[in-house]
Amino acid sequence: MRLIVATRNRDKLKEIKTLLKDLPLKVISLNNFSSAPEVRENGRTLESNAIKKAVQISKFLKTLAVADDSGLEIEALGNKPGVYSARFSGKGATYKSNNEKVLRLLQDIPLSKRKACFRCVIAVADKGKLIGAAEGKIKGRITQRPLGNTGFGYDPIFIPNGYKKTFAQLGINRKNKISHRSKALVKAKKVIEEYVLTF
Ligand code: ITT
Repeated sequence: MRLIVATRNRDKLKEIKTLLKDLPLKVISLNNFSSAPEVRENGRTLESNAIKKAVQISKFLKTLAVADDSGLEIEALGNKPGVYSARFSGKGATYKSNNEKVLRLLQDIPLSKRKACFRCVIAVADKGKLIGAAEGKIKGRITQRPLGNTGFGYDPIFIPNGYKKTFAQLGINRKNKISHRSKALVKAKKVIEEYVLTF
């Protein structure tokens, strides 16, 4: 049985593939299916977007699929960028321009008030039918400047609680042990394993 990872983000894909490697399924990237539709992420929650992506892609490819919608909530910004994390700095946004915008908006905010939370929702669907969804989160704070060069997205400006280094400084192995994505995938894997057992 094959499992499609319904993301076009290569950085997320890499983490998801690593975290799913013990599943007895052939994990395949959406990048192998150029004809697959572009799913419009117009939901107001991470959950609704993840479900939409998993359901539409699994229906189109007539197979089992997982989708990830994730984002960074910053308390001092009223929990923004949240569901809008990918395009926070507008059309043509890059990881760098998004990080710069966050740091600019927080420039007068002291370290004690730079609380943030990374959230990830993983949805699982088969041939257009939703099987389940799971959420993972990790709390932390935003740095005053980007630090480290591993990972992606907001990793250089996020320090998880209990650590002194950003995700980008900790490195991918340590990030994968504690991240929002790994917590969501631990739960999602149980959903997949139970579902696969019914065959
Ligand atoms: P798909 O919809 O194709 O999966 P995307 O990049 O558009 O890819 P999202 O809408 O879920 O994905 O946007 C999430 C954004 O949040 C992502 O582009 C990063 O900027 C950021 N992000 C998510 N998880 C992250 C992580 O583990 N570390 C750093 N930044 C992350």
